[in-house]
Amino acid sequence: MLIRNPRRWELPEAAATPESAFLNRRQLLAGMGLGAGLIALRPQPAAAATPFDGIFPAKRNEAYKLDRELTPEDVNSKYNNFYEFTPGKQVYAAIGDFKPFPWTVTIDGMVEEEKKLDIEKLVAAMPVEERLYRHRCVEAWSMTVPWTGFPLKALIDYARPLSSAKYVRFETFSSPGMAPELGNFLYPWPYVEGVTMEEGTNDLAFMVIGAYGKPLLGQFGAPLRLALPWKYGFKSIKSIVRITFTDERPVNFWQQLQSSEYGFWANVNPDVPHPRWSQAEERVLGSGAYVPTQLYNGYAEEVAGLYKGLESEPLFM
Ligand SMILES: Nc1nc2c(c(=O)[nH]1)N[C@H]1C(S)=C(S)[C@@H](COP(=O)(O)O)O[C@H]1N2
Ligand SMILES: [Mo]
Repeated sequence: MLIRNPRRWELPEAAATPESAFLNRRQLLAGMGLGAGLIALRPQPAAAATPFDGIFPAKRNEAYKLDRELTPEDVNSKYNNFYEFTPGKQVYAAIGDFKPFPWTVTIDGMVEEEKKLDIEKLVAAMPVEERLYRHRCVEAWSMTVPWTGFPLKALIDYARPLSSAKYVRFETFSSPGMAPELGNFLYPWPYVEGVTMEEGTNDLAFMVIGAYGKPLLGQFGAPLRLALPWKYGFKSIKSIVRITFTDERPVNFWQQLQSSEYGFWANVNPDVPHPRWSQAEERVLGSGAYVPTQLYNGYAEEVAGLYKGLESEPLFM
């Protein structure tokens, strides 16, 4: 039997196809008596119900396009950074029985009214959509992901910050016992990140609740994480419990650990090396190919304007 290899440019969409579509195809094959072996060998576990059911799959916003294929889900979900669980990449093996629901998000600081709300209540008030984004880790590997979520701007509008607020500060959970490394005192928990109000209200800043057409897996930062595709990956903080509006520039987790290597802005720039390695190229997860890194990770058109007048700041570390 002749099995045609899918061409490179035919792959991207498939990886983002909602599972239901695959399932239907499988059921069809089974009905034709062709896919029975596949089904017997690889039973699909029924997805556990989450408070986000009914939201997925969300409609894709076609304005966010990629110039390369999507990273397959099985590659992406087995190569992650999530130091609360492990300093290694096999977060999926360390995630244990981490439970992203129930989940409460606190919105506080310089806001008209502080709020503490269940994640599903927050998400119900947000315009949820799917976007295809690039992701460039400061360690010089990259991936592409179909994220489901809503613009950070929508959350900022909902939070009603005071005009005196200059930054949005994000915090990951840090209750001891929720993840094994939180008991490791070498790290300055909680993981903290921040953006300026201007960055946070840029169209690209995206709050993520899902990937590959379903709620986030634990290793991706369930149930709520950030995606800032023009910045190094460490800015995209996972499993957010607190969002604070402030006039003080947040000092992020990696800055606290090593301020000579990691800063507040962390915009991607191939011409500014990390003190210990070049940022000129990146290893594409899945294919293993090395490709040139682009200024602002390819999003210069959307974000370069945010940094006019800030040239004296360390924008690229
Ligand atoms: N809370 C928390 N958020 C985090 C991290 C982390 O260790 N803890 N790692 C960051 C880094 S370095 C990267 S590259 C991305 C990785 O996201 P991914 O695992 O979904 O690829 O998450 C970022 N967000
Ligand atoms: Mo990273």
